[in-house]
Amino acid sequence: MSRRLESLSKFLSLVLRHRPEEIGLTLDDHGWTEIDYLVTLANSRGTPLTRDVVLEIAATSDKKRFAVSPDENRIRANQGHSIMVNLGLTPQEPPRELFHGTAMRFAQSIRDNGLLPGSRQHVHLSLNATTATAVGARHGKPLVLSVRALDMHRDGFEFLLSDNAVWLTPIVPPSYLEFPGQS
Ligand code: HQG
Repeated sequence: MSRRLESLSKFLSLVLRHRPEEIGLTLDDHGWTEIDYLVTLANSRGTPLTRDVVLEIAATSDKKRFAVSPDENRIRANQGHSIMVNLGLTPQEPPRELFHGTAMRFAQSIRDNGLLPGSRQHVHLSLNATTATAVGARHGKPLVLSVRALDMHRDGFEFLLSDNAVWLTPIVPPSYLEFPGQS
């Protein structure tokens, strides 16, 4: 993806996950908005965007961050929201183990408090350690934690699987976490 598209993709993440009001946009309860409406508002606030560019970003996003409706009229972010949206995902049984990528500097706080969603709606978990390493590296020296997801699920914690294969859960208490080097 070109630099220009990457920067516009970040803009889409901002308005579809965190701050739609920045351009006067509204999302429905499930996080969807009309592409033409988004394009008009973005242009009126100084971000040059076209319908074709929006569709191109959605189609080529490395993490499939955005979903487009079958009629190509609407778009939403697949996960990562800080604003309250109901993604309408059905709770699912997770695999035995999932991974969370974080930074070394958060280790002690996570040992003490578990994984908390912070400003987002969910804690984000990856299917494999490689993806988790990349997620953690966004914050500093990466640290990959293993999460006993199936045990959590058996103990009543809800797991959702986003349309772009990110596992979402409200919190992870410290007792379900394994740090590297821990047997
Ligand atoms: C950390 C990206 C201290 C947590 C990724 C993380 C993901 C704690 C940071 C998605 C903590 C929050 C989400 C505690 C958690 N004490 N730190 N008790 N509990 N943390 O960005 O998971 O590229 O909100 O470990 O791929 O890094 O944007 O969450 O380091 O799927 O599409 O607090 O964003 O996707 O950071 O990333 P974030 P995340 P996109």
